Amino acid sequence: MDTAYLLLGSNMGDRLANINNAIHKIQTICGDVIQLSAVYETAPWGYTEQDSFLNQVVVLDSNMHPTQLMLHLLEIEKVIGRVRDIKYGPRLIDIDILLFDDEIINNSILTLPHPELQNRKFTLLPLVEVANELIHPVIKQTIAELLLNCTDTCHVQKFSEPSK
Ligand code: PH2
Ligand code: MG
Ligand code: MG
Repeated sequence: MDTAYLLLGSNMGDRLANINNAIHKIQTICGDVIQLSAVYETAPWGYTEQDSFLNQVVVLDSNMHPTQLMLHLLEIEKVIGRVRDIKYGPRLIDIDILLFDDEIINNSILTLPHPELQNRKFTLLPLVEVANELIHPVIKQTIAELLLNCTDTCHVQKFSEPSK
């Protein structure tokens, strides 16, 4: 069994329902959801002319290979109704794999660790709640250290407490 750290994001429709729907599908299809961070409301990063996001980190125990897991997550995004158009643009649901044990992967489907995780407060704040001592396998710093060193100024605030 391996441990994956996922980041869920939504900024369209009923954002919390979209995230909870995705978590339910992840639990049914991909493995065992063992921990959830709080939900954060976060200013849009990258393409700023869009509504604020809700973001949450999910800790998943899974028997799948990371690429196979990513393909299932993309399928869940599709079933929930995601349509891809603008890069960094509005989305019903986005499910990213941030880390998968200490795997380093670079193929056409997946890059691990997520190449932007150290640059985004909307990722590091929920991640530090569930993995503050975890060491980034490439940068060789803990998640807590990455957060201290992160210069992102986008606004991030707690929206609701963890439910698991
Ligand atoms: N995801 C993006 C682009 N910008 N901004 C926030 N706040 N949260 C996100 O999840 C997000 C984003 C691309 O996946
Ligand atoms: Mg993303
Ligand atoms: Mg994505």
